[in-house]
Amino acid sequence: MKKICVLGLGFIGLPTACMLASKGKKVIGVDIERKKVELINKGECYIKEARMEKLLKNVINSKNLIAKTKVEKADVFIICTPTPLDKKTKKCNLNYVKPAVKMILNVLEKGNLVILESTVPIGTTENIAKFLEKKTGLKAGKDFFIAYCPERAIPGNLLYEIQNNDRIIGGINKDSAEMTKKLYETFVNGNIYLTDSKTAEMTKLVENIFRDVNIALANELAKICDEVKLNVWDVIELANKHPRVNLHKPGPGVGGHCLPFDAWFLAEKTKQANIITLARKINDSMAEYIVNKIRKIVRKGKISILGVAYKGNVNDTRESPGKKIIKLLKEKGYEVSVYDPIVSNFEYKLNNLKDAVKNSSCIIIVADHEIFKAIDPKEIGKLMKEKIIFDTKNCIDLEKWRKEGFRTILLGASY
Ligand code: SAJ
Repeated sequence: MKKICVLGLGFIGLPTACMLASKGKKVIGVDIERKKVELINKGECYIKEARMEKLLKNVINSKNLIAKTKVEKADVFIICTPTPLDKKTKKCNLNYVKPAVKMILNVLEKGNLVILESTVPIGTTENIAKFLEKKTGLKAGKDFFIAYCPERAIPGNLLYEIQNNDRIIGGINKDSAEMTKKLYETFVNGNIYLTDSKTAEMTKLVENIFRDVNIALANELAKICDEVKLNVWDVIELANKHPRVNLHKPGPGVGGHCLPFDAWFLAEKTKQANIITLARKINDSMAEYIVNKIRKIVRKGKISILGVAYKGNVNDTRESPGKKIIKLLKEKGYEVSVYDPIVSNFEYKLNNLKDAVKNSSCIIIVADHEIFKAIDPKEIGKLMKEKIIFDTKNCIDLEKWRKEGFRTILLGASY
């Protein structure tokens, strides 16, 4: 397993390729975006994660990683292409995985190992194996090997988690799983558990669904606490003192490119997905819930959105609750201004903090960026038309704002 081809140089593919290259493997990173390939070959990293920049520079300098736009012969192929949700059909869109498999088809040889990391519906790995068998005449599990090894790392702490989290490997047969384990052992410090490919696919979906359902429960509790005049954050904190309770936190909804999709990837294969699809709907309802609350307090004028990343301290805005809230507010006729010092690319104009709050009637905090804690309410209050702040993430010290004359609203405690 000397030469490895990693297909898809995104948030998982690039760090994985770098990790393998840093362990002395010869890695070809493949991406269809020429610009990305050129940047990577110059050692320029577009992923803002701790240690990533340095790691990429090292492996490019050592020539262990070379990025290309086409696949070439190798011992191992790792597919890390995106698997978005088709929003109309609510099914997994395999239009990035399929071309990757077709690229491999042209160079696949006896003894090769194919690994899929992308999140997929159950049975996808077996389908890929069958497709490759049919097209090449080679036998999966005997002439070539294939396994599912889902990524499990969290954006914001990617490199650490890629290296230290436990991994699940689901082989099309035992040999495929064992071979994959041998490769991942070179850079994974966590435990590696072997199973079949379908169990691994299901396990990956369940991990994210667990989190999504748990957040939906927290969001429902927030709505209930608003109604019965309790503080959901206190309730959750106290309930979590029980040794077997681990409630997640409420918020403006669930964003990112994983949690909002994975329930649907499971639901497309079964009619039994009840709680998990209901949870999706509850989480999706939060943006509207927040906008409806605002409408009762601020009838018209300018509203400032702070934080449009899908979560705190990352620059990623995919499926971000902020986007939804902005769209809904605009539909209701509000003027909306946006401030997010971490995000650099966004479909709405990004302002500096002062411009964002100037003449505004209300600030809504939608992502829990650490940096928001340091905002001085005294300075901000001077610029605003009305002094109202709504914290949907419980991330700032509202008491401090209240002392400066702000009306403060906290999601799940707004009594
Ligand atoms: N969120 C809440 N309340 C919480 C926790 C999160 O509202 O208590 C929101 C966040 O603000 C965000 C969304 O949920 O909008 C998702 O954030 P996240 O931090 O839970 O997850 P991701 O999408 O950044 O990464 C997840 C991780 N999955 C799990 O922790 C089970 C990660 O390990 C996976 O690798 C990743 O999905 C993936 O690629 O599947």
